[in-house]
Parts: sequence; structure tokens; C-alpha cells
Amino acid sequence: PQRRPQSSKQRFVQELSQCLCDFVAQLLPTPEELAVKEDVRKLLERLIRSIEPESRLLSFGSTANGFSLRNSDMDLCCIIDSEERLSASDLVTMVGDLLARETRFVIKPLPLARIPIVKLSLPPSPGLPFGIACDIGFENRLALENTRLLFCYAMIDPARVRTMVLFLKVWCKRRKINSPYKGSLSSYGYVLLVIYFLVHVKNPPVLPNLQQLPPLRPITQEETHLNGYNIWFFDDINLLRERWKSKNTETVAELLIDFFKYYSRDFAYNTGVVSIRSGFILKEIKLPFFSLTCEKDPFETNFNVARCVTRDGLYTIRGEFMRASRILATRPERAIVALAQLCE
Ligand code: 3AT
Ligand code: MG
Repeated sequence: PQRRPQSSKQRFVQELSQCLCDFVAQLLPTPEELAVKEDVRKLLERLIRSIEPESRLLSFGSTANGFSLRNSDMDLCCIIDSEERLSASDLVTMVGDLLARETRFVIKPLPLARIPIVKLSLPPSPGLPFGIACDIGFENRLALENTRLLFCYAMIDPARVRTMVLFLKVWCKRRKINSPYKGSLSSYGYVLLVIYFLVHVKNPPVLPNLQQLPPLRPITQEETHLNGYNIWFFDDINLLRERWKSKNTETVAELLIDFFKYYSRDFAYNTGVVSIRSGFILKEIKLPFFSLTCEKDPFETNFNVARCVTRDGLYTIRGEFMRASRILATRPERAIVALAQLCE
């Protein structure tokens, strides 16, 4: 049988998918970088144990969720396994003093922040051309769990999910809409937008809703709840990879084009809240702090991940979604040109 010739759209989309994979592959952390970071984690853990012998220092955020780019910062969380422990702000002060004495890191303790942390950094050097930036927090167990949730989502369909997320992380940094302190959205916020899109917007979905799948065995309230939040999700990745076959066969480029279209045109920012557990939620009038925002955390469902987004910030972010959508709709002759324009 004769094969139909590819349309220019098909050709563009196919080429763009390949470009996206190649582009992202170059930006993954090298094994050397991962090894240095693991050494740093172990060193810091050993030092902190001289203050709290029952403590463990665990990675969360991009270093542990499968969405790490080269030279990303390290998010570490100190968990203390004993009943008697100092307050987070006392720990921040003590650990800050200790690390300032015992290491070459530049230390900035923030004991009075909403979430007290110690910030550490190493300036660039020949062996570490980008230096290291690291935050240590204490007892932030929900962050460890939401990291594990994102990791599971990353592992179900890495070729599409990781490529899309990593590309968006680069894109939002290059377009300068990735600064919660300046009124835009955190990386974590963008990752949730992608997962929401793949679970709830795409039909058929690319990903299952891990927080709503039935558990394999009965589970108790104690196992599912942490600080009053339901943190349960289906985390048997091997089983999922065996059994979850998405009926959605779109390529990563098709998904990305649709992602930009959805968030520039279709998502109802004024009335809707993004929830990766529950899908689209109508805003509650009782909660005016949602008025400019679009997201909810997977576990802390009354906590707004996009609370830092200002009116101007949202306007800019939507403008960027529209710009990206426009570039992809014009389908430049070469996909690589589209990619370069997107990340200009
Ligand atoms: P980068 O590679 O550092 O850009 P990341 O994946 O590490 O991206 P963030 O630095 O934005 O993402 O956040 C680090 C982790 O902190 C991700 C998540 O486990 C936790 N976290 C961040 N923001 C929130 C939030 N608003 N609510 C709950 N957890 C959060
Ligand atoms: Mg991070």
C-alpha cells in the first residue's frame, strides 16, 4: 500500500519532538555533578549528627523528583527521629553556626522565616564551575512526600513527562517567569501545571491520577495521614509501569503545543483552581486569596502553591503562554528555530 505523504504539520511535530528530546538530554546533570552533590549531602549529614545524633538529611525537590537540570540547587530536609528535639528555628541557628565553623560554605541562617532554613553556597571554582547552592530545612515531611509523588509521575512515562517538564523548566527560567519572590511561579508550580494537564485535561489521559487509584490492600487512617493531610497515593511504580498503558499516543511535541494552548486560552483563571488530586475546582468565595491564582498543592489542599503570583505576574505568565503558542502555531521551517525562539 502507498504511504500518504507527511503533511508539513506532521513533519514539524515529528522534528520538534526529536529536538525537544535532544535539547533536554544536553541539560541533564552529569554523573560527576550527582556524585559531588551526594558527597555534600553525606558531609552535611555527618556534621548535623554532632548536634542531633538521631537525624537524617534527605534530598527533596528536583534532586530527588526526577526533574533535575544541570546545576540546579539542592533542597535538603533534616528529619529527626527522636521525640525530644529542638525547635526548627533553634536548629537553624545552631546548624548555621556549626557549618560556618566547620565548612567552607557561605552560610546564611534564616531562623525566623515561615519555614526556617539554612542557606549554603559555594562560589564557582575550576572544579565546580557553577558552585553549589543548597537549602536545609527541618522536619518538612510533606515536601518529602510531594517529591515522592512527582518522582512516581516522572517514572510512569519518562520519555514524555520528563521531557515536557524539563523543557518547561528551562523555558520558564529563560523567559524570566520563574521567581516566586518577584510575583511569578516556582518550578514546583510549573511541574504541577504539567501533571494537571496530563492527568485531567488530556483525554485520553497520559497519566493516571495516583492519588485516586484504588489501593492494593486496605489501609488505615494512620498510614494515609500526616499532620492531618491525606498523603496517600499509589506508589508501586513497577506495577504501574506494567499495567498502566495510556491510550493517549500523542508525541511530546503535540502535548507541548496543546499545553501552551490550554493555559493561554482555555484554562479559566478567574474561576478555576488547579488541583492534581481533584481536577478542576471552582474557586470558593470564602477564600479570597485564590483570586489571582490557579493551583493547589497535592496534599496541603488548603495551601495555595501559587499564592506568590501577583496580578501582574499572572498577566505576564499568561502572556508568555500565548507567545509560546503563537510561535509553535507559525511552524517555522525548522523545529530547532522554533525551540530557539521559544527560549530566547
Ligand atoms: P529547581 O530545579 O530547583 O528549579 P525544584 O523541583 O527543586 O526546581 P522548587 O525549588 O520550586 O522545585 O521546590 C523544591 C521543592 O520544595 C519542591 C517541593 O517538594 C517543595 N515545595 C516548593 N514549593 C512548595 C509549595 N508551595 N508547597 C509545598 N511544597 C513546595
Ligand atoms: Mg530546587
